[in-house]
Amino acid sequence: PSEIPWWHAGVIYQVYPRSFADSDGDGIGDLGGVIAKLDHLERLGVDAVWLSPVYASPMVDNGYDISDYQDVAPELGTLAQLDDLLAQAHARGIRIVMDLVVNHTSDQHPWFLDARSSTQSPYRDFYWWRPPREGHVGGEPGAEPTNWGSVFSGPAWEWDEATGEYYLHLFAPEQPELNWEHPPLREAVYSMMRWWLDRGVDGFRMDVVNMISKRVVPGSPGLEDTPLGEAPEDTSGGTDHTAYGDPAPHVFNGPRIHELLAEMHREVFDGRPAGLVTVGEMPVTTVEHARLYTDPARREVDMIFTFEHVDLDSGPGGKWDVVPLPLSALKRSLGAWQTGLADVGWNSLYWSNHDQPRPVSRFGDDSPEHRVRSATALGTVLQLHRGTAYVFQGEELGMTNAPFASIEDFDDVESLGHHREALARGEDPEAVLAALRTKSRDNARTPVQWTAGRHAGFTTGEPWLLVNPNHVEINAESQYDDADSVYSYYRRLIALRHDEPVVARGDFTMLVPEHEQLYAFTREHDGVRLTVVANLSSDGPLDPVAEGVPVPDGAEVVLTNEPDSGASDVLGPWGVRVLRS
Ligand code: TEU
Repeated sequence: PSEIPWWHAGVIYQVYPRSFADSDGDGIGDLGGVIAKLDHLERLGVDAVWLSPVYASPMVDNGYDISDYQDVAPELGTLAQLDDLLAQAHARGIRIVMDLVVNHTSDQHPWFLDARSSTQSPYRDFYWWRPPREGHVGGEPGAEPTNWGSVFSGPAWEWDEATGEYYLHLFAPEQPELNWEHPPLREAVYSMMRWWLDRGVDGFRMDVVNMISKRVVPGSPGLEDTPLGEAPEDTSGGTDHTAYGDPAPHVFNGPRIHELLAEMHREVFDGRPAGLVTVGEMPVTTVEHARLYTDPARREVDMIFTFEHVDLDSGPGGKWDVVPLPLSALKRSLGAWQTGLADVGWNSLYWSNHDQPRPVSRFGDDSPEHRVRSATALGTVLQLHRGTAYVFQGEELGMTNAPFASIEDFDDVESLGHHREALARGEDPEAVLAALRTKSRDNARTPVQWTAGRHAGFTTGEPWLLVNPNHVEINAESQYDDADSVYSYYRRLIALRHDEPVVARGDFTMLVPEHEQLYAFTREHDGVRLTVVANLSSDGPLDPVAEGVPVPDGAEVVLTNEPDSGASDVLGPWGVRVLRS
């Protein structure tokens, strides 16, 4: 029925354009490269592309620091090319969802350049400015207005000598935080969003949008310290919770967040055609918050990205404090979100994006023996949960983390910031490098591997970031005509999502929740049951029935990565089977 939104059974493919495909030989991926690869996306069967930022930017955070929301960065292409991409994607039935980064701008945005020119600037209140802490001299350590740490290490306040105040940045100093308490700022953002919808984009992925409402308290400076050493709510970022206060309680899911999201929805989407989609990226968010954010009756956002399951292998010291991840913990988290949003709201389903390491290396087994099957098993388990499925570029190829030899191989401002701060704290350089190799965002940003040839066919120039040497074995060209490749399997998996209503509609029930090797669940709707069972381990074959997974009589195998597999056969390492009954 028409009232079921396309994104219920849909699959959204994330393109990080800088690393996707380079069409002009400058070593940087661009819009021309995206247009050139639309066949790859159409054959895969995806419904939409989430395009990471292509706006004008000094590229301190690879485009998440925007200096002009209504122009394209020259190294990524032109507005005309973006219009061409929209037209060509739409002609193929593929929607384009833009990345909206309005929690902060670049420090080179005209708003900020004007704001920092004078305390009397009409743009001053577009940002957060505060005098030095009482009794302190500006620019001296400890004079910051609050003790908050930045997600990218260091303090969250930058001293501006010229106007004698600090400005707030929860990410890099080049990413000043926007002040959403200020109505003219909100109007400017809504006007820009309407401009993009008028241009034909199909929605927005909203960068850290649950940070836009800060917890402001009466009195000066209106923003409060966090007691040092408090257990961090959000371990996804690099904030060092010993030297600085965790900003999470003051900046995530703040007091006006629902009011602001509802206002944005009203001002931007009311009266627009159906089919537009909004997904809020929301670190530090619970299921309870998500039920409010995604309840269609509240008209805030359609779905959110939670960080809960991608924080499970972060210890008390944050993401760089890598800890083991038992399968039961992963199932508990994903299962809780299925249960929590079963009666209201909607889930986003993802293993990876441009901020997370490659899933086959993180949750699977990227050894030559197990890589392909662990990639297809993980994809199946994820995409047959209830929610919109996301595929990050290269996931459909089974791409892996990359072998970064030294700190010189890394590019990411978050990783370099952590390396600098950790070594300044006297941490062991090799241990820091080991954590970077495991969790650095650069793992996801190595160029997509199109061929076994020079630079994996990504560029005819010199690539901006190292190309994984394993592109010789792992590349799109070698997978297109191989029925057993990850790409060919993902095509079947996405087709199943589209063709089997129970995937979008069915009730979810976790099976054998405490089992540390099997991930098994059912989906039921209208008398149809899918049973998904995967052996997510390298330890050897398992007999699901013997392990307590009920296999319905007469069940039909509708998808599997096991050769000639019967419904109740054992599952080899990383074997997965989907039964219909
Ligand atoms: O990321 C939000 C965010 O908090 C991430 O930085 C995450 O905590 C961390 O990367 C996990 O290691 C969004 C964008 O996806 C990210 O690329 C940007 O760097 C960040 O916001 C600032 O715009």
